[in-house]
Amino acid sequence: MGPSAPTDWLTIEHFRAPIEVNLIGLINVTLHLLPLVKMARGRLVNISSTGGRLAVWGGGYCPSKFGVEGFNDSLRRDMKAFGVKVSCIEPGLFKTGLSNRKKIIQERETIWKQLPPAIRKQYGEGYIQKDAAKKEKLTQIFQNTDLSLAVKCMEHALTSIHPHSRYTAGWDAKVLWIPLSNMPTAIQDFILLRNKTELADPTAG
Ligand SMILES: *[C@@H]1O[C@H](CO)[C@@H](O)[C@H](O)[C@H]1NC(C)=O
Ligand SMILES: *[C@@H]1O[C@H](CO)[C@@H](O)[C@H](O)[C@H]1NC(C)=O
Ligand SMILES: CC(=O)N[C@H]1CO[C@H](CO)[C@@H](O)[C@@H]1O
Repeated sequence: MGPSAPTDWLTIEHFRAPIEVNLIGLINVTLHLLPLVKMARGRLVNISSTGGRLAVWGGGYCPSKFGVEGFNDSLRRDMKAFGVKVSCIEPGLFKTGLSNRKKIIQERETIWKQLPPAIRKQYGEGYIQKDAAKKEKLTQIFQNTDLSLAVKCMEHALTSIHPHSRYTAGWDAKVLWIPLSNMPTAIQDFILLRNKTELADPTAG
């Protein structure tokens, strides 16, 4: 996942790690297996994310998943002639190692401690606690605990006669993230900004 924090807290290396794993790694594995998949008239199932449709938080994770989405149409069309079917799965928030709150909060605190004083002044000393409390509440509302929802999509994509090109897993993805991702930018910003933690003094420093 990489650290998720406001963009002005991050360095290029914070972005590079999730992009290397989620996008470059996925492309590399696909390229290496493509000859065998073509021979077998097999299937490709990529795990993207609702974070590949709507960038809800800062950091490299959403750009990496937008990258995965960006490849999907061309590969599907390129592989059609070979009888290879391509599917993309977009899970919402699931309770897995990826969404380990303790780790996410720790990573953010480490970054916070290394920030220049001017930036800390802009956000305010209490920012990180307020923001963590808010995110904890949202996580409790939205997080799916039934991982089989995502696994069932994978199973269908791999074993059904007519796999879909796109699967959405989790109620939050179905009723919130994916519909919101199809709405005009002004509405997306209105809804997402309402849930942002306020800065103490953006003009400080
Ligand atoms: C792609 O995978 C191969 C081995 O499977 C590895 O040697 C190579 O470094 C990888 N390339 C990138 C850009 O990750
Ligand atoms: C799966 O990933 C490969 C490599 O990035 C990409 O070419 C392909 O389009 C992706 N498919 C989907 C459905 O996202
Ligand atoms: C970004 C992108 O190209 N997304 C496409 C991925 O594939 C689905 C399913 O076919 C399309 O609906 C998206 O437009």
